[in-house]
Amino acid sequence: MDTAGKPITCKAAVLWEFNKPLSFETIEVAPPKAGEVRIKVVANSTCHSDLHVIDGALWEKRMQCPLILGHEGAGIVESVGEGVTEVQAGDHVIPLWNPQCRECENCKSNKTNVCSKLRDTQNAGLMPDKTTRFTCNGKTVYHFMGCSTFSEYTVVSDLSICKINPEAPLDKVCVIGCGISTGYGAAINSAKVTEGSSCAVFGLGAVGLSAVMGCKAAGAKTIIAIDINPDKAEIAKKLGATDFMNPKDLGQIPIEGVILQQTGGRGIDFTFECIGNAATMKSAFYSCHNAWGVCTIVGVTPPTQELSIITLAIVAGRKLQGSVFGGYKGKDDVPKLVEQYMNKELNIDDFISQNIKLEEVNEAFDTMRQGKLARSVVKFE
Ligand code: PAD
Ligand code: ZN
Repeated sequence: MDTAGKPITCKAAVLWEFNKPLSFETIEVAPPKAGEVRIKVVANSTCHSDLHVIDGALWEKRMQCPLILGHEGAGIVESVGEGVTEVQAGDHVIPLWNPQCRECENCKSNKTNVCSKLRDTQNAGLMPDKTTRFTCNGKTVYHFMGCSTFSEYTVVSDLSICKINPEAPLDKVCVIGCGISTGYGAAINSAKVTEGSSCAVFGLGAVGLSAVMGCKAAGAKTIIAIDINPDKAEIAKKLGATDFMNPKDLGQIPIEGVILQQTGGRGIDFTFECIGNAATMKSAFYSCHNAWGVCTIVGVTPPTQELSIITLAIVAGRKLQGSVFGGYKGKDDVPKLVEQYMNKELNIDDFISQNIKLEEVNEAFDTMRQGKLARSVVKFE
C-alpha cells in the first residue's frame, strides 16, 4: 500500500508523565512536510539520556509530555517532503539527534560538531516549523531530540538524518546513533588520547565502554575502567581495559586518592566521566595529571547542577572539557562509522546485551537504573 502523503497509524511508546513508565499506544504519524522525512524505524536502542527524561532529571522544565523518546535508531525512509534531495524512499538511514545543517557558524567551523540550527525547536520537542507530527487519541504528542525512534514510524528534519550503507544490519548500527559514537569519539576526537598514555573511564555503560574502546584504538598503555557494578569488569577488559576498579571496594578513600597513590602522585593523562554525576565528575577531574591531564565530561546531569572545583587544581594546566556526540559531525561521520563496523574495525556486537520487543522497554530501563547491561535493542517487526 502506498502510504506517502497519508497519515500512518502505528505503535509507539509514549511518556505521558515524568516518573511514570512508558505506555504502548496506537498513534497517528502525519506525512512529512517540506524539508522533512518520514522513517519506518527498524531498530532502536536504550540510552541513559532517555532514562534521565523518564526519571524527570533532564530538561523537565523545558520539555513537555506526552512525548515519544528514543534517539538511537535506524530505519528505512518511507516518504519525503517537498524539497528533500539527500534521501529518498527506500534509503537506509540513521536519525541524528545532533543535526548538521552545514550553514550555521558552528557547522562551518571545525572547532565544534554541535549544530545550532534546530536547537530551540528540538529542545521544545517540536519540528522546525514549531508543530508536531504525532497525535494519540486526538492529543498532540511531542518529539524528542529530533528523533523519537521508540515508534514504528517517525518524522525528522532532513538536517537530522544521514544515509548509510544499505547492507548494514540496522539492529546493530542503530547504536552508532548515540552510545558508541559518543564514547568512542570522546576518546579519539575530543580528548585526542595519545599513544602510550594512561586513561581512566568512570562508568561502563555503552558510552563508557566505547570510551574504553576509543582509548585502546588510540594506543593508550593503561586504561582503568571504573564502575560500581563488578559485572562490568569482564566486558571492559574485553574491549581494552587493563585494570578495573570498583569505588565501593575502596572503603573511605576516594577513588581519586587511590588513583594518585597508584600512580606515585602523578595522576592520569586522560579521564572520562560517562555517568552523569557531579561527584564522579570531580573524581575524574582530580584523578588527572595536575599539569597536563585532560578530563572529558560526557555524562549528563540535570540542567541546574553545578560543579565546584578548587581553583588551584586547574591553574597548573589540568583541563576540564565536555564532549557531545563524540565530537562527530553527524552527516559527515556517521556513515563512515557504519563502514568501519562493516569492515570489522569497530565493535558494536559486544555492546548489545539483548534484543527486546517495544513492550519490554520499561523492564530494560529498570535494568539500566541498576547499572546492569549495556544496550537493549528494540527490534520492530
Ligand atoms: P548507563 O546507565 O548504561 O551506564 C552508566 C554506568 O555508570 C553503569 O554501568 C553504572 O553502574 C555506572 N555508575 C553509576 N554510578 C556510578 C558511580 N557512582 N561510580 C561508578 N560507576 C557508576 O548509561 P549510558 O552509557 O547510556 O550513558 C552514560 C551517560 O552519558 C549518561 O549520563 C548519558 O545521559 C550520557 C550521554 N551523553 C552524551 C553526550 O553526547 N555527551 C550522549 C549520550 C549519553
Ligand atoms: Zn543517547
